[in-house]
Amino acid sequence: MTRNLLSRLAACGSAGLLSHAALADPAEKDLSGWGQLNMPQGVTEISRQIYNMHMFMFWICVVIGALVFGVMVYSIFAFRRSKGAVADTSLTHSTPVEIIWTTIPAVILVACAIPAAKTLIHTEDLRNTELTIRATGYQWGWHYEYLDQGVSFYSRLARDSDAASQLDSGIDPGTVPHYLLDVDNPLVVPVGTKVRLLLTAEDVIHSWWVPDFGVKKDAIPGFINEAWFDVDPDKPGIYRGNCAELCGRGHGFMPIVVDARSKADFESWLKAKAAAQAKQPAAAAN
Ligand SMILES: [Cu+2]
Repeated sequence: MTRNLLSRLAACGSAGLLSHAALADPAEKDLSGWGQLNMPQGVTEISRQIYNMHMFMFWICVVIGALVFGVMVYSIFAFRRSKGAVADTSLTHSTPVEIIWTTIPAVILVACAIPAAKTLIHTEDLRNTELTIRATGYQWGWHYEYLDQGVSFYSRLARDSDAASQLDSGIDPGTVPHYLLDVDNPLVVPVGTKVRLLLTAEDVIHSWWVPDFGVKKDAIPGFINEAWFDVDPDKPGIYRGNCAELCGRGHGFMPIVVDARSKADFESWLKAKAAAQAKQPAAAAN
């Protein structure tokens, strides 16, 4: 029992690492080498805004770090005691210095806060959405409902990942494509469409996270959280994510896969799915 738990926890950790590496699937996009270290630029306007914010802050930090450590290292070497340096005790207060080192950080903070606030407001702008999907997290999977179309299904860890993750399965996870990042029924969405996601959970708190969309929002029992994304029209494809809230033993085993299709493909998929579910109402939830 304990061994089983430990192996599951280890797998959770590796799922977390995998998710960073990519969500980075070399077959789907080139993120080899240094590209894996940074966050993805993504395929939505919001994700690119977030990426640009991140790089803006990053370079500010690099410049501040280089300046501060540069002055520090220079001072330590240039004014060391072995060279006869003596501490200057005459300077106890300087109003101009106080003003400078208060004003500059304040300006930097405001320069960061303005674009950050703009991006944050943009992420919460749920006007003019064209499709509404409710995603319900549970231990351990997702349930998706296309509210206006009456289509719903569960999305669980793909069987081959599940089999390989079992203790003493004898299956090398390295041989499983998209190990722990694949599901049986991906969420299908149209590109070039503002999709509203309503997030909730049935048991504990989960979090719906797809880095390429710039979306990460908690799914909380008893609450409905909202998020939206609009995949670039020229970027249909498969996008992967994870539950990002530690939600129990199977936390690392409830990936998210979104299949972004052209509008025409999406419509025909939706029609076929609705027709299939109408035929088999008892199995509709699956
Ligand atoms: Cu979860």
